[in-house]
Parts: sequence; structure tokens; C-alpha cells
Amino acid sequence: MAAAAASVIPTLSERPVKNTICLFDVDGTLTPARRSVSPDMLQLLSALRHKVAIGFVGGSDLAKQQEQLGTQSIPVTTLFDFCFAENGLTAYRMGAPLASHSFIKWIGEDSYKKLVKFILHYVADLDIPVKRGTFVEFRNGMINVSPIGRNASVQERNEYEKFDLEHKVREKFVQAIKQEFPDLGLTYSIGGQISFDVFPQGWDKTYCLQHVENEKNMPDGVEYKTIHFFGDKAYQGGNDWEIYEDSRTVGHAVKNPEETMAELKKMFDL
Ligand code: M1P
Repeated sequence: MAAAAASVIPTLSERPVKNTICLFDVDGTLTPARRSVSPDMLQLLSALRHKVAIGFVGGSDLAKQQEQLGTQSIPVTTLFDFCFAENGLTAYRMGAPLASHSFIKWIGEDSYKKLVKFILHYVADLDIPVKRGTFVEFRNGMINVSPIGRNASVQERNEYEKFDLEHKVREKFVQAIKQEFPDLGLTYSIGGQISFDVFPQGWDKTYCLQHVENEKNMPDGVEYKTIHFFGDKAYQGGNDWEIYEDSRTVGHAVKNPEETMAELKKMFDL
């Protein structure tokens, strides 16, 4: 049903509320953390897309957003006008890729090797109940560091999250990296359950706004005068904070996907 709806979506310049775009965080905002989107949410987003432009902005890479928001037969890039993976470092507009940037080019191999060496030594010395695999995930626009490892199961993640809340493992880890590398110009963001993201300063979710602002320069582009942003981590230290409080956006703090849906229905009469 979502694919059929996507195929008859009006072009960006023909949307009834033309100068407005809604951007959404993924985990905890469109979907439960690391889980799939509900059919109700997809239906609502499709209805919204008939009125305004829509996009997601997530810290994860596009493969994970495909898993959570798309299906085997429906690419996520057809469900949203704008797909901003890795905070917009990897970006798609109407299904086509936009220019991307890379963390490794920015930091350089030498500094990266020192950083990753420190991180892996730190993980090796950590005394936590469970360790799995993939402690550093190398992405295009960032690295993701997980003390338990990204291969943890759903149950292991839930248990780790509680442990971390009590023992502040990630907070202490971030402090240790900051202390070791005060001059690298990096930002650290604890956005999910088991890990934290590491990326250059300014490469937070506000990074995607440059693509939105550039829309007015596209041949069939629109100047977005109202940029709504919805996120569940819109508090200081959360990975939605910078874009939520940015002067270019109207921020909406939500607690879960149900609250996102309720807010959208109210705002856009859906
Ligand atoms: O989207 C929020 C975060 O989701 C994942 O975090 P975790 O695996 O810790 O739950 C990661 O993909 C992370 O990069 C992202 O910021």
C-alpha cells in the first residue's frame, strides 16, 4: 500500500503546504528503538507526504534505516522525499544520492589509527557483564563505538542499557577519549541503547540542514521556510538536541512513535 501511495505523490513544488518540510529522527520517533516501523506510521507518513515534504535524519547508516523503515520490495528512499543517513553525510533526494562526505578523509589515517587503538584497549580493559562483537563500527560519516559490541541480541541490548544507565559506562568512556584526544575536534553522542557516535564537530543532525537549505537552488527546488523536526532525544546530550534547538527548525520533542503520530494528526489535520 505504501508503494502505491508513493508512486502518486505530488512533486515537491506541488505539495499543498509547499514551503514546509517535516524531518524525523528514526529510533524512538518513527520506530521503537532498533525495531521496524508500524504499518500505521507508514500510512500516516504517506498521507502527510501528500501535504508537505518529509524526510528522516538518523545517526545510523542507510542499511539500518532500510531494515527499520523499508521492506524487501520497498526501498526506504522511495518512502521519504529526503533520506538523511548518518546525520545527512549520506543523503538521498527523491531517490537519488546527493554529494557525501567522509569521516576518514576528514580525520586522516594516522589520527584514526591512534583513536581506534585507544578505544580497543579501553574496551579490552572494561569489566562489564557481557561482551559480544564489533566494538567499533566504521561508517562513512562517523564511527560508532559499543562497549558490549554491535552484535548484541535485542535482550542483551536491553540489559546493557539498564547496566549502562546505572554504571555510566558510556559516559566515562567518552570522558576518557576526550581527555586523551583534546585536540581532535570530535563530538560524542550517546543516542541509542548500547553505543555512542563519534564524528567531527558540527557533523551532528544539523548537518542535514545544509541539504534542505540548498533545495531552493535546485532546478525544481523549493525554499523551505518552515522546517519541523521531531525527535525523542531532544535534551542536552541527546543526539536530537542540536537540530531541535537550531534556530532554523521548529522542534517537537516526542516520547515515542505514538506521540509523533498524535502530534502529526493534530498539526496537519490527518
Ligand atoms: O539512532 C540512534 C542510534 O542508534 C543506534 O544506537 P544503539 O545501537 O546504541 O542503540 C546506532 O546506530 C547509533 O549510531 C545511532 O545514533
